Amino acid sequence: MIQLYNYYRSSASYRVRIALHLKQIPFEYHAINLRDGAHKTDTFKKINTFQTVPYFIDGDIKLSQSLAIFDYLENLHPEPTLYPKDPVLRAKALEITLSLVCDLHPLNNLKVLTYLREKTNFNDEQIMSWMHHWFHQILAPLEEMISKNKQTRYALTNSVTIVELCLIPQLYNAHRFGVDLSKYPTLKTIESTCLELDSFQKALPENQIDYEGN
Ligand SMILES: N[C@@H](CCC(=O)N[C@@H](CS)C(=O)NCC(=O)O)C(=O)O
Repeated sequence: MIQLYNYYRSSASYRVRIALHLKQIPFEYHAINLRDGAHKTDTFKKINTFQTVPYFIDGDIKLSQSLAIFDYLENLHPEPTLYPKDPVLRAKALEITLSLVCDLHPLNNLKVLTYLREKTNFNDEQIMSWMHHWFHQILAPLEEMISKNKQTRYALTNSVTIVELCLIPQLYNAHRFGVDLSKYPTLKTIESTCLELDSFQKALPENQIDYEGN
């Protein structure tokens, strides 16, 4: 069985849980408590040298990046697909996904916030304001881009794609950190539509065995 090292409120872990539930692939949940630094131990370093979650093991294949995990799962279990079939929409899905995964997520990641707290003289309020700034830098253009052409149930099509797998966990972080989402009605509608689905419900932080509150 697939082994997934993850943490209930890690947004990258949350993405992978949604993909697994969507494709109805069973997995064993190994909780790594990031708040307590369980990922920084020698024991975990021996499992994943990057010391991050999610960490995915399926027999001999071991993966430390959520997008690589999606790719692997998609090839082995093509239905339901995580990607639009149309090549233009597929490229758009990747564009949006990469803006969330590469451009936004690193700027609200624990290690970056810890670095700011420990190595700069930013206080908590300044750190929050810094982080909110980066959320808006990405969410505002995404709202504009997606709302412009949206005639579909989800961001690009009538099925969930990698866009929603990455967007909903980033919106979870935005709520957690008190980002004002009132200017993003389209993104919020996509969020509530996704949260009606069983796969998203099963993947929610509060429905994980290691849930300890926000
Ligand atoms: N790009 C990676 C991100 C992995 C990542 O940074 N995970 C975070 C949790 S969401 C982590 O393990 N952080 C540990 C830390 O910040 O010290 C992916 O998409 O899987």
